[in-house]
Amino acid sequence: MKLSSATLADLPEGVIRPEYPRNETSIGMVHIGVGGFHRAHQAIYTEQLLNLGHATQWRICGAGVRSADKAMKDALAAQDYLYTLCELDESDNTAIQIVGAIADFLLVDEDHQALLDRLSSPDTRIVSLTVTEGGYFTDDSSGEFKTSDPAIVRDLENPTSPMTMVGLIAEGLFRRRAAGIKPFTVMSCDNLPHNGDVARKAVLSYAALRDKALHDWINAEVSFPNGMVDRITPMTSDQHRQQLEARTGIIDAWPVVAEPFLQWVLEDKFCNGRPEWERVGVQFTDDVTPYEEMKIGLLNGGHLAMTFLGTLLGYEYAHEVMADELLSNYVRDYMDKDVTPLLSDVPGIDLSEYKDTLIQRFSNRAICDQLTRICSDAAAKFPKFVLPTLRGQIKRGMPLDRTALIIAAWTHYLQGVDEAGREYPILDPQLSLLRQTVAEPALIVPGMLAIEDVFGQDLGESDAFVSAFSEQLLRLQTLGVHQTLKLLSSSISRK
Ligand code: CS2
Repeated sequence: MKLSSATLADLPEGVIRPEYPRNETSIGMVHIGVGGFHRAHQAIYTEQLLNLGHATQWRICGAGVRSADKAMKDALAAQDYLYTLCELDESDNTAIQIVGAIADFLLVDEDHQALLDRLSSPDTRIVSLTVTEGGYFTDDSSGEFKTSDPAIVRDLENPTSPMTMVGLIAEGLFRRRAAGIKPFTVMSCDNLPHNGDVARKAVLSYAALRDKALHDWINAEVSFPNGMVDRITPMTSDQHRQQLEARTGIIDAWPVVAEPFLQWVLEDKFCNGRPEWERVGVQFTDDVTPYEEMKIGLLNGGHLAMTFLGTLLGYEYAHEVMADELLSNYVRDYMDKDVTPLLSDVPGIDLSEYKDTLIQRFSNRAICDQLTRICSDAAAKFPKFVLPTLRGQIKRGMPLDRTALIIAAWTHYLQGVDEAGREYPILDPQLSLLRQTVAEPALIVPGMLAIEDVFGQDLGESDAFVSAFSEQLLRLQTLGVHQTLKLLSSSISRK
């Protein structure tokens, strides 16, 4: 049964479906970057509100700024923007929910005018983003906006027909200001420390180059809340699609699969209203910093700690890595001994329970979370997920071996071959540079550390780090993953 409005009533019992009249609702948010994560997180919180009879003016219009977004738009449009969420837990309980929170989808190249109209409509009161860690045109080492990025240069030359996320937001706000319409809130949902501040810096920097008055208006009127978002959402595979069909008869071109866990901690700074997400479990706070440091350092950092070593051993999924005791002990040690000492108190959270939950979540066999996904875009992830921990450790004179091993594992992984000689795909926009860097064995360490975008200038200057990195890399190259981990635990316990 193909999913659509027409087949909603015929779905098998037990499938949760929209309980609100979709034709009596309107769009209040534009979301740029509709992938699995948005559909399993912000859209679900909003759907829960809609199902309770709230948020009727807050349905979502998806927006795509990359050519890859067309496939998602086409899949969703063909099923009236409905899609299925499959929540899978360890004991193979599956909750299946049809979600109606998305009401439309516009692509910047195909629906240019309609998208700009939507951004300047008074009904649009939030523009939210999941454009990935690398999607903010921000230089990680300096925190500065990349004014010379070709896509930004293009938009600044054609500001009224922008193609980038930043250009679109600025043009939407430009039109609103000209028409006397209140601005929308810009809400980042990416895994970046201070994601709202990063979005703000990018939009303000762009606006300053475009029009000083626009810059000043945005500076004074637009809010950019910081938020911590969390839900492990694997890439949807054909196997996931088939499982759904086998269990329910539902044919969905692009369902989304996620773990049951769901968390969102958000600053309550919205310049033009917001859905009452607190009714469905979103935690509002004045300062999201301790939550995001905890989540990004432990979860996202923990993911990087496992994923390259796991891939080198030939594993495909996160739960397989966690079943390997040497690896799961290493990940937990990294969380306990490297990340935790640098964290401040997190109100309402017991860190050791939080970490227990993380280990369980990583071990969830039902979701089959792909290491390829976790390894992807690593050059953009390291500066946010692991290097803040490394810098904190260098500053405090802590042992660096475990953290250095994460970077060594990534470096070794860039060779593209696992310990059994099998090749695996590497997904990274910076792949050609990275591959070149690891091509000449004698120059790998200085070559990697010279990638300033990732490592800044400081890390290559830390003798303690350079020597820990070189040592771990040499061990991986000569002894392999398991032996390196054994040596690591024995040498650290001796210290
Ligand atoms: C992962 C995240 O991509 C990654 O590296 O660590 O996508 C992670 O699954 C989410 O942040 C969980 O909230």
